[in-house]
Amino acid sequence: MITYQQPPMLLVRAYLDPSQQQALWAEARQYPLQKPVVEVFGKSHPIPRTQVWFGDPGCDYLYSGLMVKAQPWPKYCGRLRHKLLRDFQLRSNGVLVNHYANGRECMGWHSDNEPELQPGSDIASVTIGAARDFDIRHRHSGEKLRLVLYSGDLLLMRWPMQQHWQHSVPKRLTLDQPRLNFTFRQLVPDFHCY
Ligand SMILES: O=C(O)CCC(=O)C(=O)O
Repeated sequence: MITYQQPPMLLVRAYLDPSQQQALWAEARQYPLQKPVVEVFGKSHPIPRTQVWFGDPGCDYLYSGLMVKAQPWPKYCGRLRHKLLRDFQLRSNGVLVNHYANGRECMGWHSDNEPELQPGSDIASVTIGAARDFDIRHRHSGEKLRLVLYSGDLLLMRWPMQQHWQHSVPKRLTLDQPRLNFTFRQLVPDFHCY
């Protein structure tokens, strides 16, 4: 007998209406997006996308060996944070925004399981722009599933999904449209203060 496990997640299609998506997209033109250079297996690489971290004071984030200072919340991004709290009781004190200029930009396999993330907390992922595949695989069994995330979709990744599953956004070489993804996270405040 083959049994399949399901990751603890909830997919909400069209969570944001077109005007909410447009407001975020327009705001994002002013985001201080950067392409940090990270070290992977001892070699330095620029990440294949751009990103920025917004968060409350004391919520800095250590990402692939890089300390990222929390930037203040922009207006519409902050509104989305409160909407997630109201609609899903999703508490967050930081959001990682990833911008994929086209289908050549991507994200490799990983889990969002950094030590500063509050144990037991959920992660909310909101997408606007181009539709992209979102692949999920079990850390031990290797079992895989694929979702397509469309503009306005919300994917709630419930605890303990990150403990057992990895995810990635694979390349799509023929795609020329940009995409933004917001992952709202709850960090232990002042984790990196010493
Ligand atoms: O762009 C996405 O949908 C995924 C983003 C992601 O994996 C992350 O922020 O850790």
